[in-house]
Amino acid sequence: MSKVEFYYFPVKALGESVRLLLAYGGQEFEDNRIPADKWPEFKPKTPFGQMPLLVINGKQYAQSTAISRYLGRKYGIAGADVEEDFEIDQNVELLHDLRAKAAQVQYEDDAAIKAKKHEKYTREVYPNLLKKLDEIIRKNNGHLAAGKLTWADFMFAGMYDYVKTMMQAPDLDEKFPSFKKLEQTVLNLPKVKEYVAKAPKCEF
Ligand SMILES: N[C@@H](CCC(=O)N[C@@H](CS)C(=O)NCC(=O)O)C(=O)O
Repeated sequence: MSKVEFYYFPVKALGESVRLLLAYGGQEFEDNRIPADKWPEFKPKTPFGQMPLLVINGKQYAQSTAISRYLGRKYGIAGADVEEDFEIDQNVELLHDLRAKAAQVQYEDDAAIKAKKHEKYTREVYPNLLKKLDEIIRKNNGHLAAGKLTWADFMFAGMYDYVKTMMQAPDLDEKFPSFKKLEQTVLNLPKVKEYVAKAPKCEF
């Protein structure tokens, strides 16, 4: 039997898609949530000085998207061919574009610059990305790509609260009902639901 260990901070953010995918695959795993004060000691043991990190029988797997794609293939929710794989990758990258912009605001230390960036992105950047994501999801029967459940949906569901928090947009559910619906589609998958019910509760 495989020994599966997962390491991330005690938040959802970039790690949650991996946790949700492991749950979907019915894979028992050690859900190690590393607190900030223990991170400096663990950091040099990771491949790139970052988490999330998945370890299967001692082999390390890094990078949230690469791990999610890998688990998606393993559990039969990747694309059926290279065209679908491309569409999945493309739309996941669009989601990352939104996350990366919002992260520029979230992790800005200077309060005045942070407020200015938030105002600028809310006016000039977020609307187009959100509109595109909404169009994509509605065109794909409520999924992020390929018109069906794929690992991309897990990335969306795992990151949704994180992105919403960083965008300072608590009204996103109401503005784009397709987003909340997609998140709930994943969270209501039976094995995922079982995992989430028992997992520690995190705001994002
Ligand atoms: N591209 C990487 C980014 C990982 C990343 O930025 N991880 C952050 C937490 S979300 C981290 O490990 N920060 C601590 C550090 O860099 O020391 C991925 O998607 O896995």
